[in-house]
Amino acid sequence: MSQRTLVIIKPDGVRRGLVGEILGRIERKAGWRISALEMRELDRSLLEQHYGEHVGKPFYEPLVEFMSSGPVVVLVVEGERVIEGLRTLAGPTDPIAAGPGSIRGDFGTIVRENLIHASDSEESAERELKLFFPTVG
Ligand code: IDP
Ligand code: MG
Repeated sequence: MSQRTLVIIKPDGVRRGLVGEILGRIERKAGWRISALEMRELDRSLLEQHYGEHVGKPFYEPLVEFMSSGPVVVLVVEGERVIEGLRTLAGPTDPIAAGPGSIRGDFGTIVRENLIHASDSEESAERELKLFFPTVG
């Protein structure tokens, strides 16, 4: 089942020089393809739409501060079961709980600064792709 998902390399990943490492892990998965890619700075209104489910939670404000603290890399990845697959590649939200071999497990220690976002379902992927790449369709 070929799918598309939205990935964000968060500001910590860019600042720490891990863009190539993270992109390389995605590219090496057989048959997956990066079909759009851009470095951007995200503003609060886009982040509020992206993280709508978390508005009002205690971690929301610091999350928005962090996500707008520097450039990110946003990309669309296409391929077989790529939505589930990228969540596996990323690992669980808490990098200390994430296993070795996952991006969060290998490089992170702080829950907020966990290097990567990947859409969590087909519905989220569709919504997030429209939000970040309205022209990709
Ligand atoms: P996910 O990115 O694994 O889907 P979500 O629960 O959707 O995780 O949370 C979105 C982002 O908010 C996380 O990736 C992380 O950066 C941040 N976050 C989530 N829970 C916490 C928390 O308890 N403390 C600090 N930051 C959090
Ligand atoms: Mg999430």
